[in-house]
Amino acid sequence: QMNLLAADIQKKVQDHPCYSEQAHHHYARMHVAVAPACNIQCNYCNRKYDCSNESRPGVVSEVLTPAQAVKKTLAVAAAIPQMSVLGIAGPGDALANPARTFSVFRELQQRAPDLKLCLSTNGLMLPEYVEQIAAANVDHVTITINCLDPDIGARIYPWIFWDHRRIRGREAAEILIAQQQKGLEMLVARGILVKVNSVMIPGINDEHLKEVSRVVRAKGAFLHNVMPLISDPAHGTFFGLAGQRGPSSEELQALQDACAGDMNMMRHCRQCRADAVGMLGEDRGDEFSMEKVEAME
Ligand code: CLF
Ligand code: SF4
Repeated sequence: QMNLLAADIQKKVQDHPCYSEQAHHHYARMHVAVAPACNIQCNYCNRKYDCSNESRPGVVSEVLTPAQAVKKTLAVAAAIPQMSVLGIAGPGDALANPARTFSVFRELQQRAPDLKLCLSTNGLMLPEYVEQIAAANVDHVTITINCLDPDIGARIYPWIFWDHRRIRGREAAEILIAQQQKGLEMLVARGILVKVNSVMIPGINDEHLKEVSRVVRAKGAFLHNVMPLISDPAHGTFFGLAGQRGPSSEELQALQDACAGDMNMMRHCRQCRADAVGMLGEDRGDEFSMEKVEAME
């Protein structure tokens, strides 16, 4: 990233399990599900939620108040020594719930200063909150960017909620894309590490993601994570994508390889839930339900 020295970057990523392939063998992350509302609609969302803003079959996360989230984070950090990162990644959008999100960050900055703070967003409100993100010491931000072309965007996003009204179609995608790109540039200028997540939707944005990868790299994103659309009609409401298939693992890998010429690619993402706890690929969320955390005292 342009304004960061290699040594600074190394320091920021060395104990973050998502930003460093190495670190994920040694460090754990947790999410607190404090952000129930969302300000856009993705055609692939079934509100089962996670950092990638990706739909994944599972049980809906237990939404916590900020106070509960802080309590849970402190309990988990005390119980799991490898815990290095606290992320807010849903179940809706972290920045569509700014009071809740920043209340958790502010409190943890005081009470658990060693924990790295991480945020995942669809990017719509990002430019408005970059200052607050920096002030809260959030060092890692993930933006889910699925396209740069509003005609493609119109097939992925049926609407956004913007300026007190619902906007649809191409116009909605145009605004979302502009906000994501502006947010990315602003974060890079502040020296905050940015990871871009993209959901690969065969026949819709798969070829286009190579261009997305080139552009976000040129703007200073640190890492690109292309994730497969998880298509399981038995579980989800795939609003505008009924019958849409996900990519095969070969297709996914081919696209990741094609992007890798220009960009650091993440290949160890486990598409976590919005309340995941533990090492990547491990979910100990059930051990730390709010009921159990309360009982720990
Ligand atoms: Fe969470 Fe996301 Fe932070 Fe990681 S997850 S907010 S960057 S702490 Fe990681 Fe999970 Fe993949 Fe996300 S493996 S879904 S990339
Ligand atoms: Fe669902 Fe996330 Fe998209 Fe909002 S941003 S509609 S929560 S996938």
